[in-house]
Amino acid sequence: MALLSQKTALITGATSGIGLATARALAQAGCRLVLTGRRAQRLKALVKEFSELTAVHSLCFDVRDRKATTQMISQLPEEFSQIDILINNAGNAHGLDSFEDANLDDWDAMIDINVKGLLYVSKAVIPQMIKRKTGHVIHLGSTAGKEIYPKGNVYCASKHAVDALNHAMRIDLNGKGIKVSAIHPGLVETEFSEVRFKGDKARAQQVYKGYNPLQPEDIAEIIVFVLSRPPHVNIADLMVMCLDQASSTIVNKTVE
Ligand code: NDP
Ligand code: 8X3
Repeated sequence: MALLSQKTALITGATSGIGLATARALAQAGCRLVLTGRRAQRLKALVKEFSELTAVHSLCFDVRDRKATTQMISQLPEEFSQIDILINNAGNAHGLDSFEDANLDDWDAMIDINVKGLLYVSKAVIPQMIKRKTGHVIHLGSTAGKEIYPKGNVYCASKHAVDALNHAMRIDLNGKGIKVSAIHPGLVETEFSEVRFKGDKARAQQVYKGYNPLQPEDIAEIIVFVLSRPPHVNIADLMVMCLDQASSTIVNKTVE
C-alpha cells in the first residue's frame, strides 16, 4: 500500500454505504482524505474517527449546488488541495415507479445528483490533475448503467449517463496522465433502498432479504485494488454482482 499512502483522495458521499467503506479502506491504507456529503454530524464523527489513522478534512455541501461545489473544492486548505484520487460516488435512486406514475421531483433529483453533481465535482477537481499530469477518477456506476429494469427508467438513464461520461472522460483526458475507471455494482446492502423508498425501512430491507447481497466493503476492496495497479495499468470498466445475482431482475432468493 506504499503508493496510496502518499496520495490525497476526495470521496463524494462518504457519509454512508460504499463511500464510507471506501473512506475506511483508504484511511487504513494511509491515504489523506477529503470526505464530502450533506450530513454534517456524520462528517464530523468521521473526521474524528479517521484522524487517528490519517490526515482528514470534510466538506459539507449538496452536489446539486453548483456554486457551493465549486467554491468548497477551490477553497480546500493547501495540504488537501492537490487531489490525486477522485471517487465520484455520491448518488441515489429516488422512487421506483413506472413512467406514468413517477414523480418529476424524483426525476430531477436523480439527474441533478447522479449526473449534474458528478459533473460539477469533476470540473472542480480535474483541472489541477491535468496541470500536474497525474490523477485517478473512479466513477460509481451501476448494473443499472448497463441494462434497464422495469420502473428503473430515470435511475437507469442517470447511470447510463455515468457510463457514458466515464468513457468520455477517458477519451478527452487521454495523454494527460489521468486514469479514468468505473465500477458498476449490482445489489449492495447500504442506505440506497431506504433513500429510494423514502425512509420505508421495511420495504428497503426486503430488497436484501433471501440471498447474500454485496456489502459496501466488497466494493471498497475493489476500489483499493483498482487504485493500486501499476502506473501503466488502468482498469477502465468493471461490473460486479453477488453470486446470487445474474442481472438486475434475476436474483436467486433461496435463503429464509
Ligand atoms: P447510500 O445511500 O448509502 O450513500 C449515498 C451517499 O451519497 C451518501 O453518503 C450521501 O450523503 C451521498 N449523497 C446523496 N445525495 C447527495 C447530494 N445531493 N449531495 C451530496 N452527497 C449526496 O448509497 P450507496 O452507498 O449504495 O450509493 C453510493 C453510490 O453507489 C451511488 O452512486 C449509487 O447509485 C451507487 N450504487 C449503489 C448500489 C447499491 O445497490 N447500493 C449498486 C450500484 C451502484 P448525504 O446524505 O450525507 O449527503
Ligand atoms: C443500484 C442497484 O439494481 O437497485 O444501482 O439499480 S439497482
